[in-house]
Amino acid sequence: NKTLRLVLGDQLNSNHSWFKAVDDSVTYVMMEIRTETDYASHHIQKVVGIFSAMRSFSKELKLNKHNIIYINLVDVNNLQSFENNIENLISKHNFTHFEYQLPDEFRVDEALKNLCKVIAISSSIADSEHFFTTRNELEHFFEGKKTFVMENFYRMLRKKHNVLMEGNQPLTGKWNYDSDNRKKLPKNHKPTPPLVFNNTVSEVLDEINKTDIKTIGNIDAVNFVWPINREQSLQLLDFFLVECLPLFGSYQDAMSSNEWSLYHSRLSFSMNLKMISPQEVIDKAIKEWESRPNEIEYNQLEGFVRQIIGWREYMRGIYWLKMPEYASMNFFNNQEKLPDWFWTGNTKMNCLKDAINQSLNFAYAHHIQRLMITGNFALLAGIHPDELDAWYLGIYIDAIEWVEITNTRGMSQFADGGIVGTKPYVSSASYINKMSHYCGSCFYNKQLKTGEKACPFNSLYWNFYDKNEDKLAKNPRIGMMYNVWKKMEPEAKAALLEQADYYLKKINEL
Ligand code: FAD
Ligand code: DLZ
Ligand code: SF4
Repeated sequence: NKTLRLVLGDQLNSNHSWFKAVDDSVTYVMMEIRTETDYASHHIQKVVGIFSAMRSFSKELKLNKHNIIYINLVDVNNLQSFENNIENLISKHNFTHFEYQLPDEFRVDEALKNLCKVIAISSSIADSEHFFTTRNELEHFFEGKKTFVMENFYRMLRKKHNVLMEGNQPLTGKWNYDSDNRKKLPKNHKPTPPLVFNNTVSEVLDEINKTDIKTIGNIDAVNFVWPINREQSLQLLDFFLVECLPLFGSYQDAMSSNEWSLYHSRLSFSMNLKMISPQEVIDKAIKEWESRPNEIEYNQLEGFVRQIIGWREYMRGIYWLKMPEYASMNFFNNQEKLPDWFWTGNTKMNCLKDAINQSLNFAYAHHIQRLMITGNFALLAGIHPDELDAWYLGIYIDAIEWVEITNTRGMSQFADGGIVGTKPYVSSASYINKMSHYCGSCFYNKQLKTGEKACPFNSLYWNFYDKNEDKLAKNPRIGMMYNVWKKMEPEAKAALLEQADYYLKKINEL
């Protein structure tokens, strides 16, 4: 009996039951392959980060005496796809059984299911032992319902897993603190600088550079900032708990120039690769809050727990419920190309320049930058959701399709017509100015709607509503906007639409 077990690049879970005991009849395989490096133009930090974490995980398995075959990107025997490498290994080493953990991506899931149909040996699938929910739990929870309200799913999971509960009631009696968690960063407030690692990743980078893999973004190969193993992931978690949790909720929607992560945890990469689990993140956050009652208010903690038990699990459930149709939804029938400056940061719009440049430099932007700066602009400009998915799937170090596409196509672009969100997240300059310090030093004027220096968000905002009236006017959460629009003087409306048209025509020069 010889078993081959596949470990994917985002399955680096050292607490998985697979690894509890050493079994000589079992061999693990991990592989760096072109099918995975080439399905998007990934940020160089994403590829380097994933490979470095995979290599470090395989070393740990080896140290713990597990049999492991690690196929490097540039190995001569690398056949560059999961299927080809696995078939090759089965015939070379006479394996009699093949096992893999449930993948989180639809494409990989299909590929491995198909592979199992063609190989001559038996196969089985294990759970990835990471999430609070199973793939289909959301589907069952919302069975027969027309809408999928995140808040309801979140409350059910809080009860089910007894997180911050007092019997059947939420601690404090209140479920939702969102309204306390929308503060702008005070002008002179200097957030604690983020903890960064000084990892040397030159070897991995050199190997990638030997190939013709297309990547985007910048990297410092001797000061690679991201955690590349469980130990560093736990350090980042501890740093977050001590330094950031006390203000996480308050400033979770705030934005500021040159502050690339504020009080955010930057744990998405570690969690998405499963180097740490959502359960341990939440358990530790709750312990921290309990041990510092005078320093950490409840709204800070609840805001954080909601992102992880709420949004993260909810998005995964939506993904498995709606794929593969989800990937081609385009509710507004948007068709435009992404402006060139999305790939360079070369725009006069200060908010976009900042969000894009930091994405190119760190492979990271925090949620409100993704949603209300880049996503907001793209939706107002009518960009095709395929273009956006390709961009978001490539540029962020935490971008794995299950959580990227539901956030991009769903939450940000409303291309799913309202499965994930109840209304499109769009705004004019006033929201951006309310939540950030970007507008003060911008080439454009946040108050102007028309004219040479008018902030593009202002006219594009009304143009968006005008253009999509047939799809949005009946939405009870938006009706108000149409009342305002209808009451505007015809000349003012025409001027706004003309300004929007002018900006859209020269979108690459904004
Ligand atoms: P924190 O603000 O510290 O939040 C803590 C954790 O909560 C995160 O690590 C994450 O695991 C979870 N979380 C927070 N918001 C969400 C959310 N909306 N959906 C799912 N989980 C959430 N997240 C990804 O992990 N991968 C992606 O590819 C991704 N693409 C996105 C694309 C767009 C257009 C938008 C609007 C959001 C996207 N998000 C994505 C969600 C969110 O922006 C990131 O999870 C978050 O910015 C990661 O940074 P952090 O770890 O510092 O988060
Ligand atoms: C994103 C990514 C990249 C760039 N490279 C690899 C790889 O070489 N090998 C691997 O096993 N996984 C990689 N991944 C992650 C996968 O593409 C895929 O997104 C997840 O395994 C799906 O859950
Ligand atoms: Fe962005 Fe407009 Fe503000 Fe400039 S004025 S930073 S473009 S919202």
